[in-house]
Amino acid sequence: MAKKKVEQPGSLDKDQLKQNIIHHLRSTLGTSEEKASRQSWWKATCAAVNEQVYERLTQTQQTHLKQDTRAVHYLSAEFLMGRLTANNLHNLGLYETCGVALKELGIDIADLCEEEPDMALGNGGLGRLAACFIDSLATLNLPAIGYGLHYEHGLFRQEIRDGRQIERPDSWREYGNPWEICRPESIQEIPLYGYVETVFGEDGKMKKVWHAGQKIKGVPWDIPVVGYEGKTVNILRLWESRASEFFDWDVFNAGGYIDSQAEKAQAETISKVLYPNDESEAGKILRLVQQYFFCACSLKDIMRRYKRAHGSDFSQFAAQIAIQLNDTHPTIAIPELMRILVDEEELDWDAAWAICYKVFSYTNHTLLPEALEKWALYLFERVLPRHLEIIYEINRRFLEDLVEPKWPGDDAIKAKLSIIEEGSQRKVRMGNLCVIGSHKVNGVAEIHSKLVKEDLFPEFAELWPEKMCNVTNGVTPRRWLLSCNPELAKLYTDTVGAEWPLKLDLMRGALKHADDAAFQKKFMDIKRANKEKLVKVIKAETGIDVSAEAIFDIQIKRLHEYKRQQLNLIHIMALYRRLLANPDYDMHPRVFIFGSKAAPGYKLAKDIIYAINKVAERVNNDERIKGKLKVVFMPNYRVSLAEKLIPAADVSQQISTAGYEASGTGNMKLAMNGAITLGTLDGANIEIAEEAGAEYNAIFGLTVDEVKAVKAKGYNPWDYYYANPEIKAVLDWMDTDFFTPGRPGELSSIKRALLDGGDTYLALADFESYSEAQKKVDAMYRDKQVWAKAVIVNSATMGKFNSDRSIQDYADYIWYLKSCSVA
Ligand code: GLS
Repeated sequence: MAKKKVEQPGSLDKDQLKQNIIHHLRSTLGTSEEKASRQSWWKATCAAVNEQVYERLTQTQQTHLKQDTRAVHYLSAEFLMGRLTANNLHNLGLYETCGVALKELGIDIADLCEEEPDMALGNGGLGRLAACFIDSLATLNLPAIGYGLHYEHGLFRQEIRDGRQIERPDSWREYGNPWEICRPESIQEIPLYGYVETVFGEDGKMKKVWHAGQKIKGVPWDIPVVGYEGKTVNILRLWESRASEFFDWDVFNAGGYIDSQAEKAQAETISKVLYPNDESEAGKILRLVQQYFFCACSLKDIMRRYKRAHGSDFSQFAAQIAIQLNDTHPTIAIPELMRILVDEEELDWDAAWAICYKVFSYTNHTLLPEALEKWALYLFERVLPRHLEIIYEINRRFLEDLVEPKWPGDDAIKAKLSIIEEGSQRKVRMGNLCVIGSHKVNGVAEIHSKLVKEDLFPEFAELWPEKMCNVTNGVTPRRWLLSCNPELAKLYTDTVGAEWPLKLDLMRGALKHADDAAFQKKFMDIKRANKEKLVKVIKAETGIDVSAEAIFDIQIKRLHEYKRQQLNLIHIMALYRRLLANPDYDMHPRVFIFGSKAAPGYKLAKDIIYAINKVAERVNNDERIKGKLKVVFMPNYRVSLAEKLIPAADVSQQISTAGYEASGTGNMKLAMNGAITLGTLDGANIEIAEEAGAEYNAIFGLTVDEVKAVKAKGYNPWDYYYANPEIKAVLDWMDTDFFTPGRPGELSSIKRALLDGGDTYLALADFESYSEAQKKVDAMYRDKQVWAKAVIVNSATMGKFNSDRSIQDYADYIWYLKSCSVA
């Protein structure tokens, strides 16, 4: 029997694609080839591509429905997607064809892709990880759905004015976004505020009824997530808040309604803007409301789908549903599921809890205490009165059934493990709730997971040793190599075959050419060409001239003291001093490139940005140093800018204080693209150095244990200030007006934080070792063969850091999830 021909993704030929683009230009965009703006060409191209995407989406959904597959639901307050056009084209196997089609229409595909605003619905690594993960989930044909918030404004756009960061609103969908589909048929209504009533049913059973003070409409927007080779297309479902017509006079009269006008406006506000804090929580009530809003919408959506297949028989729920909590942000989903099962579906507590425990798992992304969310109890009670009762009950049972038998009479341990923090202001600890309500808790790199177990949650680990585990992060090689570095991607394809974007370990095949002069030349020519491209971008964005001859030394990440941009800066100042003292100071020319946003309320972080820019101004215009040193601060660091910076990097600065960077993922992207890591033994740097070999990188600084020991002994930064004349000179320089003419002391806050403030992150303690590592980098670079070999080895050994491997680990050990092929 003849097999029915299945339309394979990527099967569109150039002429069909051309026709489709023109068709959409005319009938979707209402314009013509002659008149169309570049933006219209972009949207028409997306519409043409979407014809394929929607076909696969429907196919995927029908397959999952028919097979009634178990699925994972990835709950995350952030998805930092960046741009989707090039990525979707690559994953559909249409990038080349589309490039030719557009060329024949007189459009350059790279220019076209520049039309797309970044979808910046995240702060940094945590949100970008979620984006890589949903790419991998689709690629591995795993039934999955991402759930998050449809922020109207993503992370602020950063402008630099006179060296200072200015925040401007980001409006990513001001002129429409061709990748999202509104689904009014799946709108949800979410209760908030109000009070809880205890009633007794006809069966004499006690029941709790939550009378909401306000209800908010959740409107879902779906973004198709195209797996590599386009077989599975999953969705990312983002919830937008709208005011609902609901108004309850009973609640109003009972005094449970605070301010009707203010709260209506607030309904619209819930999904207005992403909180711009990375690794710290503002404790603002709106953020709790945001979290509850998207979790409640998502759970209702999950319930609706489950009930469609299983009715009210919840015996299969845990077999069908896995929910991953991306950090503590979606923790409220735990008591919300309990509320649904106990109050609405009338399961008894134990049955409901058994389900919850199997369904949820939690990823911890940081040890920083300021990021572990805690909510003032009185605020919590106002917004979610029933949830607080449920939390009390979870807590009571946990303390009585598990803690008391294990540590009889030990009130100190009870106080530590309780979900409720006692004190002058009582608080709800979301981290503890996550651990208690999840069957697995994972950290994001080996060292981090060890610290989660030993330092953050040691008693929980004693109670549940099998619960704590590690899944080292990864990044999608489709975006972070294939799409952003096409020449290097081609070299890999020519060298190891075309399968590497799926099986990244295949890159190791390039290792046997690491000493081969011809291969080295090819690799380094590509790097050089990428650097030349970046030279132009730098000129266009900042006006600064740099030479591709120099070492491109890059630190791109959020600004935070623990990430130690200040260490990089004081070293740059030290180099500058050395050059001023001796213009023949022997160093290969170096361009230090920064890209970084600071949380708007984080004063010192903003001061560091200012200092970098002021030092840059002075250094870049100082003829005496003969262009040996340049400093560039690239404004508005974001995913699409990272895609230009990463392929051009020689040196990847990963210099956090050991024990503070949970994993890092930029470190993986940079190494993959042929940069060597100048890094501490922190987070995933340790595993990167293990894979590539420390000798091919520049590892420096105190280890985790040494950091602990130094702190335990009592660290005094002044010792380093007095012992090292270079440190003293550089810090004292900050008090002068050398970098800020006429305004002495404008950079002093950095010095003060390093000395009077106690240098919490040990920048001064690591300075000398960092400076030595920088000398090693310089020496390695000057020997072209040594350098070429090092970067090839680094790139070729990064197979472990494919997010497909991370996701397979989650699927095997946490979600127990099987792939489902879509015909
Ligand atoms: C973070 C960590 O700081 C990063 O080290 C980590 O790579 C990332 C993803 O796991 O999560 N935690 C956080 O709050 N923001 C991050 O980027």
